[in-house]
Amino acid sequence: MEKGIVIKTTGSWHTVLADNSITVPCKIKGKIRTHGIRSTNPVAVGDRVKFDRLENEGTGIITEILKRKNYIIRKSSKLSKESHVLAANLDQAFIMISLVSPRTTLRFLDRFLATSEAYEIKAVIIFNKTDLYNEQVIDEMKELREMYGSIGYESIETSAVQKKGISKLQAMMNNKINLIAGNSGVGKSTIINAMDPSLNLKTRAVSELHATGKHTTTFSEMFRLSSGGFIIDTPGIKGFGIIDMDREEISHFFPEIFSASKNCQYYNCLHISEPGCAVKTAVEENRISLSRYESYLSLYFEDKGRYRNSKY
Ligand SMILES: Nc1nc2c(ncn2[C@@H]2O[C@H](COP(=O)(O)OP(=O)(O)O)[C@@H](O)[C@H]2O)c(=O)[nH]1
Ligand SMILES: [Mg+2]
Ligand SMILES: [Zn+2]
Repeated sequence: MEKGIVIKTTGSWHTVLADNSITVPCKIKGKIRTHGIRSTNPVAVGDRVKFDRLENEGTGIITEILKRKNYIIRKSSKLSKESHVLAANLDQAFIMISLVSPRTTLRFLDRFLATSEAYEIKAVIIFNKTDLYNEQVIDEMKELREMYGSIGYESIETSAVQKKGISKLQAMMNNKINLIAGNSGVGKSTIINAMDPSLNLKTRAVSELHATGKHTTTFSEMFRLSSGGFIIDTPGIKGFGIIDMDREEISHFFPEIFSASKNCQYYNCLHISEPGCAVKTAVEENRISLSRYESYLSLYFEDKGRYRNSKY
């Protein structure tokens, strides 16, 4: 028996990086403990597993999946109860955004941050393509970094083109399993290549994105960085952008809103139009950013339409 970590899954084959640093293609033993999770895939990247090696074939059989620290899922379909586990045992999640070409909306960023909160995974914001920012955009970035910093979110500035922030990012990712997410074209693959050129990931010009159709990857893959640590480049934000939250619960995933809500008049205040709402007061007094509050509202009202329509 050996131990290892799953770094790639494609159908019934799973690539396991053994503790002795050798990769072994493995299949799964018929019956395996999945710790009660109903998912279409029993094994995901990031899973720590026990496996037996089949000496003659250079392959192996996974016999056990060790208990997961956490995992992120995507519902297989809207109605289905089954989910697809995208990745397991994440230490932190990086959301890469850019303020230009293409500009990431704050709604998108906040949705990701709220999802990280729901999963209880530490989130870090990467401002990429800073080489393209003019003075005005740089000022905006500073304000955003300050605002998100005051909520508790760490952020970092990078430019894959100027190789800015690369060593800092490497240091942050060292010894950890890191997820990187963000809109297509924001520069995820380019920055991974900058951190470790031997990975040689495919990158695409922003202008090509529409022509070629968005995501070709359906399986998550995890890469080992030569500087240390692992990185999972997710196919778009799908799966990390949406989690099944109860609408009453959404405000819990906006830390500053949650914290202000303790002073709302009603314990079950939803911060929409209730009297004595401390959150709305904080927004009016600029102690909570209007943009964050609007992101909260947008998730709240979207949720109303998307889930549990029968109730409302
Ligand atoms: N100017 C500039 N362009 C970048 C930077 N990072 C990536 N790009 C470009 O943005 C495009 C999309 O990059 P890619 O890594 O494929 O984005 P992904 O879809 O997030 O993986 C490519 O044309 C890259 O050359 C950067 O820091 N500055
Ligand atoms: Mg990419
Ligand atoms: Zn309130």
